[in-house]
Amino acid sequence: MTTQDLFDNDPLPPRQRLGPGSLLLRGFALPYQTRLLAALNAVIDAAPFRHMVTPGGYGMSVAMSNCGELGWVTDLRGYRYSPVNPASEHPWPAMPEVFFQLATSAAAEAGYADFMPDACLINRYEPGSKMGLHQDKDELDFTQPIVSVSLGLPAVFLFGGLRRNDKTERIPLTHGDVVVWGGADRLRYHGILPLKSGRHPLLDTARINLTFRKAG
Ligand code: MD3
Ligand code: FE
Repeated sequence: MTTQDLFDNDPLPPRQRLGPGSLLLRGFALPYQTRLLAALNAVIDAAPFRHMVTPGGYGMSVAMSNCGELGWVTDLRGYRYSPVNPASEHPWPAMPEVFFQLATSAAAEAGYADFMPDACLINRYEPGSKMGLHQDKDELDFTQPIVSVSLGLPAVFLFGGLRRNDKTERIPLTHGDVVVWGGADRLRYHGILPLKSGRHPLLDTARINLTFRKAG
């Protein structure tokens, strides 16, 4: 019996390479969850979730908010980062310390020691909510990674290639999972399959995903 055998038999390996620049850290957010959810509630009180409209005129099934210097927004004019919440015309709530600590320590685990996120997009999925295949291209510097944190109900993540029609891999993401996406994977197409209904002890009928970005 070697140490490697023990890892090989682990049903949910704590770290898994998803691509040359991407690392899945299973349960990495769990030690932060109490402080994370308290801070999340304060952010959402200040900047409530909203179903934004795409440039094509469709309401998104995912409800969104943001915190940090910049927030990702969409409306009939297009997608962009904005320092103000269009719903209130106020700046987005500051990024809570615990959000920043979680994102930067995960990025450091994956080799991005100088990651300084200035934006956190907060996505809320309810049963049936989905996110079609897309690339994240609204940030200025694609050498910077994106860190994602999954909370609440589980979801199936679709990980494609650099072209929309490349074949996709399905990756289950559950409460507490953190993924660092960077390097050659930064511009890969990705999405989320329609959320299945369920009940989570902390987030009830929802999945919440935080994505930390260096947008500006
Ligand atoms: C891979 N969110 O907000 S997070 C998004 O679960 C978004 O809410 C999904 O895609 C969600 O843009 C997926 C995982 C993720 C985020 C950004 C990526 C994977 C990525 C950027 C490049 C490659
Ligand atoms: Fe994305």
